[in-house]
Amino acid sequence: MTAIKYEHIKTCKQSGARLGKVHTPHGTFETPIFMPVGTLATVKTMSPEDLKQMNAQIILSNTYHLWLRPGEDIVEEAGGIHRFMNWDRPVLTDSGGFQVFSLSDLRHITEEGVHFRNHLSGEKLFLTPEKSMQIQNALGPDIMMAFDECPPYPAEHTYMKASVERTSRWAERCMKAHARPEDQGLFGIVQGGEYEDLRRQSAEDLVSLDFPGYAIGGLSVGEPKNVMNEVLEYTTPWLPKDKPRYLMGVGSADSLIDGAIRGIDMFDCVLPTRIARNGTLMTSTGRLVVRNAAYARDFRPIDEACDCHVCQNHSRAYIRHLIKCNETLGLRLCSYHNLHFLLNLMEQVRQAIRDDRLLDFRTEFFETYGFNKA
Ligand code: PRF
Ligand code: ZN
Repeated sequence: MTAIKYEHIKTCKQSGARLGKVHTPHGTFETPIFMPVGTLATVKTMSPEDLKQMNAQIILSNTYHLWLRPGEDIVEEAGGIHRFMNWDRPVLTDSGGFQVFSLSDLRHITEEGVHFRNHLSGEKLFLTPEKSMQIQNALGPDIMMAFDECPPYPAEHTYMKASVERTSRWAERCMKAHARPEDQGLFGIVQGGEYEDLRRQSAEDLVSLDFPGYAIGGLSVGEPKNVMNEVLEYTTPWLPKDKPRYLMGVGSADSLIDGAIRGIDMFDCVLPTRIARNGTLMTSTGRLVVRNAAYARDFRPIDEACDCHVCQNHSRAYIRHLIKCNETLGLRLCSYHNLHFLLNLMEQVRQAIRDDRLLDFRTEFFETYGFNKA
């Protein structure tokens, strides 16, 4: 009676990374996977056909945004988010917790939930674990996320401890309020910042509730890269091997590889689409800022090593021109290439796991890509 099933295929002998499949009511996706972000039930500028052409297997959307516009009742009346946006592959929704913290002003956290102001109208709103579940049950994604608190970095140990304990109580309330466990899987979210004892406490609390999958939240919030890697290194071993693990809000190429090596199966991030819209491209040799004057007469493709339709058909000079003129095709072409780049990177990561050579792949990748780039 569980909507989400993880099938483990193999562990990379060289790195310990996991190769698997996640089965959902709307089909199966391969892991490790990158999930493009479609906050408002659209991956900005990309049609569902574009997403299928680049082999996107699952996309993410947001409870908070769809609650405000158009309202979850309208999405439900359309037959759920898959029908509403005409996407028949898996969908995951985030719970609204993180978005309330990152977008709204004047938030006030109580045991019951979070009071805040709508970032569009200024209207006072209140989101609770029960409300988040009711909205996500109406939206109808395959995977829903528990309502959590993602404290800012750095936070004091005393604050973080109280927050982790509240997030655990909220997780239990989410599980009780979840009305469709037979066709929607609810994932718990491990918090605890950079504190090993609190990460452990959070993981143990959530694992005892027996979710069909676990996320690691509260990372990529301003901490150094080595802190994130350390937290992943000690946290993933506390999670059950037969359930998927999802690292929330992480989407730089180097972090995807380093996360997979530490046992992460799923990733999402607005990074590839957000930087695309200001003309920054992810390539096999690092970031390329196509707005720069240096590309005005550069008639080569964005990435000579990329086989996406943008790189097969258009030049840096043309894409630079479109971006400089704010032409919407420029946004589309850059978004398509960046998503294709990350989806293709994850396909290469999966192949390297099959071949037991993910650490070698990492070394080769960084030889051309360079460190600390997009
Ligand atoms: N919690 C939730 N969503 C998130 C995060 C989190 O901690 C993050 C942190 N990087 C991104 N998205 N619910
Ligand atoms: Zn390309």
